[in-house]
Amino acid sequence: MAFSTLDTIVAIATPHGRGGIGVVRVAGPDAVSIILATTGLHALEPRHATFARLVSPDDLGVVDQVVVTWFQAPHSYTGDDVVEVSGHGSPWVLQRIVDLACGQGARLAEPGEFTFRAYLNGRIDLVQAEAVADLINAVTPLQARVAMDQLEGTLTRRIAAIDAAVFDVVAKLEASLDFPDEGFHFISRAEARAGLAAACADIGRLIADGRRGRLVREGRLVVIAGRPNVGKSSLFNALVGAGRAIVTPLAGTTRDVLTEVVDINGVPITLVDTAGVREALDEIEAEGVRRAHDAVQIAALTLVVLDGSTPLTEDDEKLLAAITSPSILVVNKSDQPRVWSRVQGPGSRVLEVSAKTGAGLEPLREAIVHSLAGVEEWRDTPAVSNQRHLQCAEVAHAAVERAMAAAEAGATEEIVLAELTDAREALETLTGRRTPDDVLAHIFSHFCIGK
Ligand SMILES: Nc1nc2c(ncn2[C@@H]2O[C@H](COP(=O)(O)OP(=O)(O)OP(=O)(O)O)[C@@H](O)[C@H]2O)c(=O)[nH]1
Ligand SMILES: [Mg+2]
Repeated sequence: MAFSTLDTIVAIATPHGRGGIGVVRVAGPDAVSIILATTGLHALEPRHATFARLVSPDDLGVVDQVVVTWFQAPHSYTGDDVVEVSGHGSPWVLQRIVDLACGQGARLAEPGEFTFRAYLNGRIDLVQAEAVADLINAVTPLQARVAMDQLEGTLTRRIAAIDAAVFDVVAKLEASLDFPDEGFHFISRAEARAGLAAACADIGRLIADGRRGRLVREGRLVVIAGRPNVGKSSLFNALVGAGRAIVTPLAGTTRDVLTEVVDINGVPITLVDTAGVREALDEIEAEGVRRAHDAVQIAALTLVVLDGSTPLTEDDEKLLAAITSPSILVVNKSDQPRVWSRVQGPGSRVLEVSAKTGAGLEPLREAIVHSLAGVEEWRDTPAVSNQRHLQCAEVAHAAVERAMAAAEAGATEEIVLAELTDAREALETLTGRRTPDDVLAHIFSHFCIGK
């Protein structure tokens, strides 16, 4: 990475805009001297909040009254000297504080550079650094919990335990190499296989979890489709929890696609309401129907809404026949007598709801999440939530499986060891112990400045 860790860096750490307070963070070897120079203080005491006035060197005017706190290396977020300056939350004042620090030799921090230093200084591993970004970006409580678990080191510890189990076998195999004639001297094939089988199963559990985890972290697009008047917009509003879409008894009310992000059982779902699909009456409606089709094409899941209180129509049948992506058939208006009973749909689940009364919405929420996660059970917080982690875990899993097969087939220790080295490399890439620079650059570039 291009970042130098010898520089002292500065950035506004609080969001853009006005606030009660705003925080400027300075980190690096000159952090304290820079703050002393800009405040006229003689010394800072570690972990003590000190009141100060920041003075402009140009006109000697007071820029702001601030509170400065020194987190002395290595007991700081980044691991080097960090001084946090809490000023009044004015964008102008905060920018002036940054300028003053730069005038004393600091440079502007790159996005994620504070966290990158924490990683380089061994304060956190890569999983935890990524969790920091996830926590900041979390919009549902479950997302925040998954990120917090990772920040607390839950995943790191699980990976470490798996690596230790693999290493145990590696060490014994390597010792055996010193006695080439006897082969698997320090460990029998059966023992090696048993040790690896446990590690393999652990990685397998992480991977199985990863699908749910990614769902929680990334969210999904769910599209509501159906012929006009079945209650798509009513269902949309009920799931959003607000009267977002126009609802009328007239067929063809919705002409455009409407989008809202909704927390559905912890998963951030981008929910899309669409125009009712039928032979359009005018050009506007025709465009709406086209957009509805496009939305269904890119949806992770389609809620095909049918009206249980009126007979199925040709439009319903056409739509049902056309749906190829994963879908749930939602039979709406369950508060009215049901006039048809056919339940069909290849592999689709059928649920009765009433967008009007709210009946059946909770089972529908569950079905949405289950269908997207591909699992029925939605237990504890998933440990793996990130595609990169999942890929590393898959590489490690495959390598351990190959090692087991090799040991079973009577291969030499060298061959088994080579596979296990691959497995450990993948685990180390996951935690960041040997992650290529371009991957690091990619990860940290997605942070906000000041973090
Ligand atoms: N009884 C009853 N009426 C409902 C229910 N859901 C929707 N409606 C009524 O059905 C009519 C159509 O509702 P909308 O939500 O606008 O239907 P839509 O599918 O979005 O229609 P278009 O936008 O025209 O495609 C309205 O009069 C709603 O009040 C329900 O669960 N029960
Ligand atoms: Mg509508």
